[in-house]
Amino acid sequence: MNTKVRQWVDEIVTMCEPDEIVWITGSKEQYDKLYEEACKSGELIKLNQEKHPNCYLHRSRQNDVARTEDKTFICCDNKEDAGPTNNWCAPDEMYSKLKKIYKGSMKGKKMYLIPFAMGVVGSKFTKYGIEASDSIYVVLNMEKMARVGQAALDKINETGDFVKCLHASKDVDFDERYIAHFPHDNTIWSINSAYGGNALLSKKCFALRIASCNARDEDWLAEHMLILGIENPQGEVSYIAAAFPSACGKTNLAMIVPPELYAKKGYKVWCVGDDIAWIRIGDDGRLWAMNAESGFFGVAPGTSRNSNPNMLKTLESNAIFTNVVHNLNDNTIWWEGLPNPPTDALDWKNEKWSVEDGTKGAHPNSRFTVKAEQCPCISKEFDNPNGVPLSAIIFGGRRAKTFPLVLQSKDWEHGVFIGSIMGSETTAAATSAVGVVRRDPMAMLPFCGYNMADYFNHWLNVGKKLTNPPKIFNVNWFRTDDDGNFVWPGFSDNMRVLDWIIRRSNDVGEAELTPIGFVPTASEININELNGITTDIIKNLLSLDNSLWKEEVKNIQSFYNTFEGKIPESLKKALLELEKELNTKN
Ligand code: GTP
Ligand code: SPV
Ligand code: MN
Repeated sequence: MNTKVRQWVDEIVTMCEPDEIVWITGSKEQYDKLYEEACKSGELIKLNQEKHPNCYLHRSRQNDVARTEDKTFICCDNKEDAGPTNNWCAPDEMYSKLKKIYKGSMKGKKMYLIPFAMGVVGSKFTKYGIEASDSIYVVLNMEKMARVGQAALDKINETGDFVKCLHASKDVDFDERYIAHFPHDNTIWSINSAYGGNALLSKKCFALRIASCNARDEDWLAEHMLILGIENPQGEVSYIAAAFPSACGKTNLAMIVPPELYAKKGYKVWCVGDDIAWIRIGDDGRLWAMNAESGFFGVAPGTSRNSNPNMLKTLESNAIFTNVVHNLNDNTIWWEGLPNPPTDALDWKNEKWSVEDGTKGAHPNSRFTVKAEQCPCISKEFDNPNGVPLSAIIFGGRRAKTFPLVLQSKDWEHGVFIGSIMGSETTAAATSAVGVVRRDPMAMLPFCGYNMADYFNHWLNVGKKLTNPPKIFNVNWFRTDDDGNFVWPGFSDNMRVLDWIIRRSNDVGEAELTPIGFVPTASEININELNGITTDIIKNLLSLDNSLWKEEVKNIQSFYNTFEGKIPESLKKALLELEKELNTKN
């Protein structure tokens, strides 16, 4: 064992005092035993094995169902380096506070040591980590989400270079919960949560918060983005990466099924990733993106044969479901959005439940975990150690009124501006008020491990090194009518918007220049075979409300102001220009 690995394990074992340590090797026998143990203890429920082979149900504590952003900290030496959008604590202070909470926390428990790779083992873009955890549920989820096991450990032992991830569920005490990141030490300490991004440390903690700091220092981008490939009838594939905030449609778009209109012409969509993209500058002056993960930790409610048939197929076997409804009729699962609610069921709280109760049976942030390789439309480039070249980057959020269905930025710099002014209505993916608009630049607000003004600057610098940059777009599937209903049908019909995006990436397709960038002329959005959507509705979806945008500019201005002068000049200038143009229009 590499001395750096041994030293770290010695340290955390001395602190946490587990009864036993168990290295996760990646062998089937070991996982089988862990599933058995988890079923015995009640941590997992084995589902109907005929209907759902190798599938399990888990319920988390009711105080532990989503990321807790107010308990998430960036611990770097200077507060200014964390920026106004992160909670900050001095590293020494956080270490000494947490050491007391970790002390003896694994007495009577096992410590599982999970070596993992983010990316294909052996790729020069891959990074490695070891997560120590007291939770079998975490081990079994990590097995799907990252490339876990001996091959990763062998690489770690070669260099001693790995992200040190320590997780203890402890008592799942909300008040003593901390998700702390120490970018200078490549270290993550998480305690008192056992759910999602708080506990699966490869995901948001490593692949975004720590990796964004690595990316700044090493000249690449770590982003909250899906990656997909669109194959045209000639067999050429164009790749797109898209950043939407949590629970705003990445997983759905990543495995979209093109409408019949496109399918019969020969269009196909291939999924490369649904949540986290690591993006490098290629020798060819393009951006190359790889999925850092190996699985999907997706939102269950709303996932159905209509909205996401590929995901339903992916979930037929080898999946873990968390906080969904347990259908006692046949020991299966159910959530809002699926047909035929069960008549005899327990809800996510483990209480008797019926659809007639009028409450939600599945928690709005209930999730499934499954390996990406099971997805019927997984890209053949999924395991390509070099990733895929990007033709377009898309930003987007949930906005009832302001943002149009789609727009294109004028150039890279303006695209960074568009990313920086993103806002979105909050969702159940984090424990705070749902449905309020907050600024969420590049969908990275909760995930950027350093000052976001420096992050914008980093994006601008990356652009300067590209001779063939992807075009940058913004989409909004979530415009509503006066009754609050979504106007755009979304899901598979989003292909009609991707169609324009791909054409614009190849410098074809018509658009009109507006104060916020290029918006398609209405006839550019193909509405053939689309019931209920007329050219007038498209015109409306593409329209800008001048007075709402003036309000938006004020809101962005005050967001920019929180950075105390650090926002790059070119972005400030773009905001002033936007304001000026809105004023001349009225
Ligand atoms: P995270 O895993 O939290 O990062 O979420 P995500 O961005 O992958 O979101 P996901 O695809 O799981 O979608 C979240 C919610 O948005 C689900 O309830 C979907 O049904 C809904 N949704 C996704 N795409 C669309 C769309 O095109 N239109 C509408 N109206 N809703 C959508
Ligand atoms: C998100 O919230 O963006 C997620 C789920 O993808 S979690 O793993 O909890 O971060
Ligand atoms: Mn996400």
